[in-house]
Amino acid sequence: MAKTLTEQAQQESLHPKFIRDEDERPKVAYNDFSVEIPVISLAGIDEPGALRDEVCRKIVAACEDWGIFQVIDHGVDAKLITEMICLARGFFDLPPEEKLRYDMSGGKKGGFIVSSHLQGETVQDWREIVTYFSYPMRARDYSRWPEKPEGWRAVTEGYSEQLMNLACKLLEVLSEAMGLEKDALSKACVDMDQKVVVNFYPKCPQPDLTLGLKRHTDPGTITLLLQDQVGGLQATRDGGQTWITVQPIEGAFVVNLGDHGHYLSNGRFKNADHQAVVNSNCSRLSIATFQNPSPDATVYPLKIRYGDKPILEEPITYSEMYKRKMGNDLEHARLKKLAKDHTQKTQAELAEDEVKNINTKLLPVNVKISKGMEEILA
Ligand SMILES: O=C(O)CCC(=O)C(=O)O
Ligand SMILES: [Fe+2]
Repeated sequence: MAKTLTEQAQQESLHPKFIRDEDERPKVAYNDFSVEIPVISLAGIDEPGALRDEVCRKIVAACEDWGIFQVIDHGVDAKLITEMICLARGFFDLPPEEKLRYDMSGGKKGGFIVSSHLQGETVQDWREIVTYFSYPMRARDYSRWPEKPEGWRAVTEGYSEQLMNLACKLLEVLSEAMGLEKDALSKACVDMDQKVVVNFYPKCPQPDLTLGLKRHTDPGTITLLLQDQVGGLQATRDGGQTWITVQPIEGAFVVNLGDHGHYLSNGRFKNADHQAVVNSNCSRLSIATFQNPSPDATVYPLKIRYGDKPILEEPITYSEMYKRKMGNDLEHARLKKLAKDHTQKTQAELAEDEVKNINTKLLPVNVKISKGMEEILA
């Protein structure tokens, strides 16, 4: 039995555990690129004036519309970006034993995992990841940061710092647009967390039957994604009926808001619904930097526009929000499976109805999530 997915990429057919139901399979090719997602130059964002106002207007419009956009001229050092991609690729090229030295399937915080080693998911994603927790600084556990390839630690530290700055800058723009102090969204995160997840999607024998990463919204405040030139990131804004593939742009970051950002803005800013598809030609790499609130930060709208209702019934902590989200996702998968398994039409319909209900609200369900999963399914 192959220990990593990279080893399974050579096989001719897909193991059944990766095969998705038809309604979840890719609808658009990994390289059928769309230009619908705005590409915004951040040049001028640091100087007050008409140019800055224009940049901010574009960012706000993109957050109200899709909740996802790309940024260029963002000020993150180009050399650092190249090194980061190069080292990340280097990590996945290491022999399985070397990667598995950092195996986090036992619930360790940070390291390497093959998605198919996760418990609790009914169908597995076609991806491997290496992840590290970079902020707050006091939570850094360097024993979980890979020692190879050489230079990993210095480069990833520099990358984390520059991405934290970029994320805070974007949150300032959104705070101002909400009519709040510049630091309102960052402050609502209390002691902002940062987690970097490097996704590696090996080439796949039957990409039409599976997903690299299933459809989801990110739970946190804002995510910055660096992707290589292969393509595979897709977004939907009609609940998964139609999808677009985001055009890769060298050196750009794809920015998307997560559930926390969505709740704080009382739904004004969208939490982009997205997924990653894979292909049979080549492997793909993406590096997601998640900016999240502290676990005990309060989740509740910071501003409710006149005439609007709050989208949350009451303030909850971020860890509670996350638990409910995970519980809902698992419950959703369970009910879907139930609907599929039932041969009696009426029963299947009942369960499908329940699926629809669950999709529309955040239920306080109590489903046990295995430790390893909790750390990864961000
Ligand atoms: O690899 C991608 O394009 C998407 C990654 C992603 O959505 C995530 O890591 O949450
Ligand atoms: Fe994501």
